[in-house]
Amino acid sequence: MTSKLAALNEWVDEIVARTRPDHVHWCDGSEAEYRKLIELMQESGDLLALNPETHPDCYLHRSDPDDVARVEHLTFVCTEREEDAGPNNHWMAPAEAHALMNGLFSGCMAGRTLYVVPYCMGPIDSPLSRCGVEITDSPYVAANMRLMTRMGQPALERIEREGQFVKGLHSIGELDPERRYIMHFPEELSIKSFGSGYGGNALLGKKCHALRIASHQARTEGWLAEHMLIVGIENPEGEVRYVAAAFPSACGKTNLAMLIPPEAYREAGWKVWTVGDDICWLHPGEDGRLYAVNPEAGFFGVAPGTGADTNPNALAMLDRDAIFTNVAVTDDNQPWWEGLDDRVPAKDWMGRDFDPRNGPAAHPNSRFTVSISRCPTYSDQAENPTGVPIDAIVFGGRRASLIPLVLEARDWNHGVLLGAAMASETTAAATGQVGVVRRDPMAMKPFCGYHFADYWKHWINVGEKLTHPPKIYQVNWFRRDDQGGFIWPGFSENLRVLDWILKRTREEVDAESTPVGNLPRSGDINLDGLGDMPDMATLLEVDPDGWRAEVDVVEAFLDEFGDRVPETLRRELARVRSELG
Ligand code: GTP
Ligand code: SPV
Ligand code: MN
Repeated sequence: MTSKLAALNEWVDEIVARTRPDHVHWCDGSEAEYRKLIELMQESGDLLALNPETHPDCYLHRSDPDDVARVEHLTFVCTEREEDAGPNNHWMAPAEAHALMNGLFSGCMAGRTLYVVPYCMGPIDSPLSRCGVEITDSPYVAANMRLMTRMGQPALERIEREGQFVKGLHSIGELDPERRYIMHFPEELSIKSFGSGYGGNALLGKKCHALRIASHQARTEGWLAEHMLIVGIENPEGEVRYVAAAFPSACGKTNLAMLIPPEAYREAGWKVWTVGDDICWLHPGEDGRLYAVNPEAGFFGVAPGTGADTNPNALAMLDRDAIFTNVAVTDDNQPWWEGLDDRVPAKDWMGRDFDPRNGPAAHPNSRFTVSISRCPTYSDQAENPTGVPIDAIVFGGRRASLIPLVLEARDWNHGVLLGAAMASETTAAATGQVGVVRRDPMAMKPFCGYHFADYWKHWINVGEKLTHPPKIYQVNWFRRDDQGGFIWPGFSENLRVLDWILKRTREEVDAESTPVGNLPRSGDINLDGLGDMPDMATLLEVDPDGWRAEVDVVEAFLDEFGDRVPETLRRELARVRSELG
């Protein structure tokens, strides 16, 4: 097969000549093709069938033990000018990066099949969507792309019509961490990834295209590509309002996107609808509001911590048609991870007999891949080609202290400062140390495809175009008490905070103004039906000394981005400092 688009055929020919695969397969995205890929991987041992009675059409992939997370130190943004990539990215000159990658790709697919994977990020008929083609030698990647994106024939037809697509080239190589690079060429709309099969490094439609390349495109086109979930909250009157929320990796997006309301809310008639759980493209609409689409079509979710008490909606979609990566299994071959239930697993994620002395049974960054259409709360507006209107933007992180449960920005520009100043404890979603606080503006530290200062300026510019901008909030579900326990119960109960946020967007309740932003008045967060009362005084305290120190840290952080930092942000920070006294 070939396509009707000469540019695509030429590119495929060029890559075939360089990588020298034994076979070339153009993916059509059909069910039959998916089955065939699965069969092939079962034969090669890449996939193991899980218990067909309890988990029909579910498979386990055990990755190379050195290939379990994103590799930020090996991820590059290759712009012509180094300063355009910014201090937030690793940079390499495009010519040097191409030479390095072309060397790695040379002959690397000998003995393998090359898959041509056309995909569309976003609803297939939406003007907001963008297409790409990933060339890969991994059937695991091809199968995951079918679950995660609109992959196959309809995407190819759109690409042929538009004549434009992001070029992604991927090979697992030898899975050697010493020969592993994830390279982005935003000015050429292309990606080259070598040496890893892990989600964020290898499913190129996701972080590489829909965030790093798209954020760059979005800047030139006047929109925003963000690391955000999109959720619809339906009140008892049947009105649905939408919130987009950015949290760093493994900090609660999937959970918030599909939460089940607490009992008291459920009984009153509240419902929650899932539009997206990881990536959000935000476009200013003609009516001056901000509209969101989810470019993805599936979940690549964190398994550990997903249980009947935390995320029953996720569990409900994981008992068929799912691919699990690096989870443990029980003695009857069911997938298992920490936080699922109190059974004892038989084999750990590496396939060894489970022994707690080896650490957790499931890898802390073990994941499930499943089509979003399997989500019981999938929103009927998720495929709307114009997107859903956003009433509130939420920034959250993992902060053991200081940051209150919820804080409202005074206006859009103050909200941009809250986003730019975000910090969070690192997690297992990326290789490196876990649990250290690092600045992660807008949860985009690993994903912004250009200079952060330009990105903040772009946020300010987008705000200026909106006559009805969403209100902006900061939340923190992860504040800890003296014993190290989480003070706020989290999960379902987070709806109580979203309820307050949505009330505020309509000015249905007042708030208490403080130097750092507006806080709920005591009693305005509805705690009806909560068993143990959390320590709300601590959750909502503003410690002036702690905040003064925070302002200093934020200022030093902004300074790292030099002259390009918009004056507006510095003014906002100066205002906070002077009000803190
Ligand atoms: P990525 O897919 O890496 O971008 O992660 P994510 O932001 O979607 O995070 P996810 O919802 O998968 O949650 C990651 C971990 O945080 C899981 O172990 C959850 O159980 C835990 N978590 C999620 N929400 C809460 C919460 O409200 N409170 C607490 N204490 N933990 C939470
Ligand atoms: C994240 O790390 O933020 C993820 C998983 O959502 S990955 O696709 O690997 O980026
Ligand atoms: Mn993510």
